[in-house]
Amino acid sequence: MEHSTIDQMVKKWIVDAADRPANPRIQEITVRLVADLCKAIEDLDISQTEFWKGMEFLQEAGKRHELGLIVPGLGLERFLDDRADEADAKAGITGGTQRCIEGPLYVAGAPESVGFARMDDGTEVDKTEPMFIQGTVYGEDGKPIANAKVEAWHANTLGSYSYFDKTQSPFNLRRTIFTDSDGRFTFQSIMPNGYGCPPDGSTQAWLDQLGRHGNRPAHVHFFVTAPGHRKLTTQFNMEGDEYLWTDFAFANHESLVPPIKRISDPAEMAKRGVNKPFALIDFDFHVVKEKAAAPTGDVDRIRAAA
Ligand code: MBD
Ligand code: FE
Repeated sequence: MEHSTIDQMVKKWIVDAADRPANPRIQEITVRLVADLCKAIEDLDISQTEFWKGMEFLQEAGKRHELGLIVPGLGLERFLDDRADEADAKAGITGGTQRCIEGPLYVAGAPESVGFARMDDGTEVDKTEPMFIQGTVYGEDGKPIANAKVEAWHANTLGSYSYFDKTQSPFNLRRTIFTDSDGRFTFQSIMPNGYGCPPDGSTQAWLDQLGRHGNRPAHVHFFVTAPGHRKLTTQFNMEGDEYLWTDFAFANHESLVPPIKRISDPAEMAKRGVNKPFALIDFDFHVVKEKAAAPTGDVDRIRAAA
């Protein structure tokens, strides 16, 4: 079938069939997506069996709550970021910390504190090294921002996230710090391991068909919110991780791989209250003002809350 015939048919089904006011934006997007799907079926000669297997796959993936995993796995979440970066460049926005995908594993409601927070519940201190993440939140004028909200979340030594992994204590490895009067924050935690897609899940099944692994490098996620500024969603990856540049979620950027210092000076260990060598990561955030010409940092999507 000709593409022009498909376009005529889809217009008939979606637009001409409306017998009451439609939401024009939803209508426009639906026309485009249905027509593009029909064209793919035509051009690739997708069989009826292949079509229904695809529908059944998506149905099952939804039941397993894995659509939020498939989206980054196919590069779509990275694509949304790259478009936002492009819009920022066009609007002349420079100097902010590189944005990076949120992923599907944030949980609202983590414990809050000022200046310092310990993120881990102490159950894995023997399995990995202590980790400190410290830095300053800066505004566009280069000045530190006091009382900025820095939310952090990361996986445990098995690459699992509390709340989704019910064996972990509530809000383990999830904390919110409000920066002190100097704009500073310090998270004490444990070095995480990388995440891997559930091996028996929908996402990994799809990745298997694509000849791909479903692993992420070890990483830490952040939301940074400051009054009058655009919310920053970002994360950094751990240097040296075997998956650093082959992240299945494509959440890697040169500027988001901070150096990790290994500190074994007993005096420094004592000062930090730890009894073994620790990892120290200095990472500052630079937030920019909200601008009408640039995409907002406030992305509305369903998030877990506990
Ligand atoms: C993660 O931990 C993550 O950050 C993303 C983007 C996808 C799956 C698991
Ligand atoms: Fe993650």
